[in-house]
Amino acid sequence: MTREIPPGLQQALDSHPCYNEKAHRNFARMHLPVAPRCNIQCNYCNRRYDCSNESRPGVTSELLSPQEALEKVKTVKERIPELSVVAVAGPGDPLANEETFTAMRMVKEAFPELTLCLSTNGLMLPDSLDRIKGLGIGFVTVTINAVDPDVSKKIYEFVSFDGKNHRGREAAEILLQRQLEGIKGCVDRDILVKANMVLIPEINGEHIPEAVERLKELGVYIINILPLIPVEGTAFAEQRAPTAMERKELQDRCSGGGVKMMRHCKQCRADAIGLLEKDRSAEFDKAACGSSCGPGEAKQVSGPPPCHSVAVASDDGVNVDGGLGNSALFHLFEIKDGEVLPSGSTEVNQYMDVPLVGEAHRRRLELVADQLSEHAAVVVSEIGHLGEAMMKARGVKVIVHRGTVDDGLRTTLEELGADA
Ligand code: CLF
Ligand code: SF4
Repeated sequence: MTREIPPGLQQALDSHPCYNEKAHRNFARMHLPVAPRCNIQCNYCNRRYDCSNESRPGVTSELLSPQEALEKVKTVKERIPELSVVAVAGPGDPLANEETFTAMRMVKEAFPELTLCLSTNGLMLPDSLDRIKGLGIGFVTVTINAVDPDVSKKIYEFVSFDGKNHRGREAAEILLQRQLEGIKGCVDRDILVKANMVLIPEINGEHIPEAVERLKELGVYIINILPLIPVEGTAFAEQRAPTAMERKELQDRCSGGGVKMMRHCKQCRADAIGLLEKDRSAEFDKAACGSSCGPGEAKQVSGPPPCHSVAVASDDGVNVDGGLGNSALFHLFEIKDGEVLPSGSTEVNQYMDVPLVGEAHRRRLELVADQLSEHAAVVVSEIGHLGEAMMKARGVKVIVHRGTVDDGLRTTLEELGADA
């Protein structure tokens, strides 16, 4: 039997796209990127790179003040009537930024009908419980990747607490103790807790079932096992991302026992807006993405990208007929001023003779992803989670299209926001 829903939260739960899978096609969420600072360093996190084509936690195209965030909620609410949840999820840790509380208070006052949500690493959760409850925040996500300090010490470079940077096992112990205390405090206050767990196969893959058991005992409502996205410039850049099968096996194994298992997470950006299936954050940016995405502050450039290069998986040049892992040939096109011009092709058949599973397959996907990384988008007829994560990590938009190359390019044109 799943956890009893705290009084007053059922209605909000019915329209929460993350906590309730049935709601995710009909209700939208909006993240307010008001929290730039973080108090720990996860080995998989890099918040310095920003591109509006890239979707992963920690990425945002802009930082907003609480006042700007409130104005943006007003605009989004007018244009996306299905907006039901407003959250703070970064780009740093929400609870390490006073702006989180200011923004939440302002949104609550202006739009009491919206559900408030936040996502944290948990370090400051025990100290924030009463403020969270006081603001009427009924949904809190804690990213907790292990319940054994000997496992988590491999995941965090440092934890900044009580005016000091802690490292190694000591850092892991502090973080874990605070996370567990914070989760219990939420449950005691009738706040629904989601636990995010980043699956890093070689580090916590075998440990996750044990961790989930502990979280079930604590009263966590829903578990979300996310695949590691290896990101350039991080300590885990070379770590292996899990396969879709590995993740599913863990999800299946850890399901039941009074906890829900989330299977529809999109690993949202810190400024995500819209239905989980379709991020619309770029529509509401103060500035659009230029082609020179790179390290630095939130982007201040504007205007459409001058040219989009697109790679389409197709053997015959007529139909989109393959995925990242099983195509030998990609046809290339340039999209400029709404016009589509063929610009040749690129072969990836030199990587075809490796098994379709295992390390060799992953390596092949990486080689293909690297080869296609200079394009704005790839069009494929299918794609696995790992391939999609690799392309997104390289800032390449993935368009899944079953049909003709022409129709696929038309869809791409719309998705990239170029003039048709
Ligand atoms: Fe945002 Fe997270 Fe709230 Fe949802 S996202 S703070 S619970 S409103 Fe949702 Fe996005 Fe997955 Fe998060 S799909 S990354 S689970
Ligand atoms: Fe990045 Fe979040 Fe980890 Fe902070 S807690 S380092 S923002 S992933």
